[in-house]
Amino acid sequence: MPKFVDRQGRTKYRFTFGPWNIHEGADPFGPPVRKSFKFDQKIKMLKDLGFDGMQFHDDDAVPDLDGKSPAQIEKAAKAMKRKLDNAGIVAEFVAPRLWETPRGIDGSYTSNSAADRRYALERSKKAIDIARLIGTRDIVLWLAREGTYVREAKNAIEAYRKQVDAINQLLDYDKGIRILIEPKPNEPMDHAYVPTMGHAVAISYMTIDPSRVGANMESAHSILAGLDPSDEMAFALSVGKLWSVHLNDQNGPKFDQDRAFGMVNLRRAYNQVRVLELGGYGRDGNMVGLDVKAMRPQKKAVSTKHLAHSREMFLWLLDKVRTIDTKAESALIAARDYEALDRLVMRHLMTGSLPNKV
Ligand code: XLS
Ligand code: MG
Repeated sequence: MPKFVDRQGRTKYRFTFGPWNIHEGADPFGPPVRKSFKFDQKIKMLKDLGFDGMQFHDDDAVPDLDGKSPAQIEKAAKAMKRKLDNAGIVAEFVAPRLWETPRGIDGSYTSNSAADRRYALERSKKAIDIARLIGTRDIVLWLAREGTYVREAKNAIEAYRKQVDAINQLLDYDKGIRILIEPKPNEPMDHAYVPTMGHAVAISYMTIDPSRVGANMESAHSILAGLDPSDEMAFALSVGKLWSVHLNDQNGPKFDQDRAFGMVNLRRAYNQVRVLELGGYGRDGNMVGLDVKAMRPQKKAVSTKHLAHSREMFLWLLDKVRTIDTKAESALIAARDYEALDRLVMRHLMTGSLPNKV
């Protein structure tokens, strides 16, 4: 019996975000525009906003990680776990933040520097230790700087092998963890080595334990790759490898916008909720992450609305997914009348009332 279902047997979705989703509004062209919230305030806000879990970069959980001894790391991670327990919050995953240090300047697992590749592995192992101490077995790999600005700068064939090798070493380091690859086609790199779900799933099967390597699909990243997020999720779901999602929205293939979920393209968002529901996502404990950013002009006092709105949008769309006239849908599919099916979906999205409180 799956754990996260209600009395009617429907999935009880649980929601998460990361501390970086409440932020000061800096972008590559301008400085912060809002004062920071302290981490403890973010924990409190998470519950008030209706969320259940927090996502972490390794150094969100243990700040100044590189400067700490193993004993200091353990102490800080345990303190974080107590903080989460007291607030009734779970940790969804830990992601090694490999892209900010000078030691990741030319990539991490695929760097041309052997010393930097070693650093990336050691740092990832620390992220694993932290994950276990704060109560999660899931490690997200956003392979930020694995790629090039200039194709000739690296041997791409070797780069794939290096990534698989690094993942194998992490799987071997801790036999209880799962690795979730978060594909992204560009930004910060021009040419990224793991741009799509297809690449992530293929890499999973190249490792020593494919049953422990899956994926985290981010909507904006799929759109940047020219793909539809629901198609990317469907593929991962079809092989049982969708273990987290970063739902958000995006105005076309520009920079990574991390807009609030469903605010740009409602039908696209509807299909994301629909495919999760079709795939039984969340019933065994995988959570719905919202990797969204507040728009820069937003004032500090209202700089968490994007999170509340994203969750609300998910639940509104879930209501739409669950209330569409499936008999009418089936009849139109049987008649191959897809024009009318199109209209049925749009009419359903544009009419009817929405639950007031979600
Ligand atoms: C950046 C990614 C990042 C990861 C977490 O584009 O979305 O936020 O999700 O490291
Ligand atoms: Mg993300």
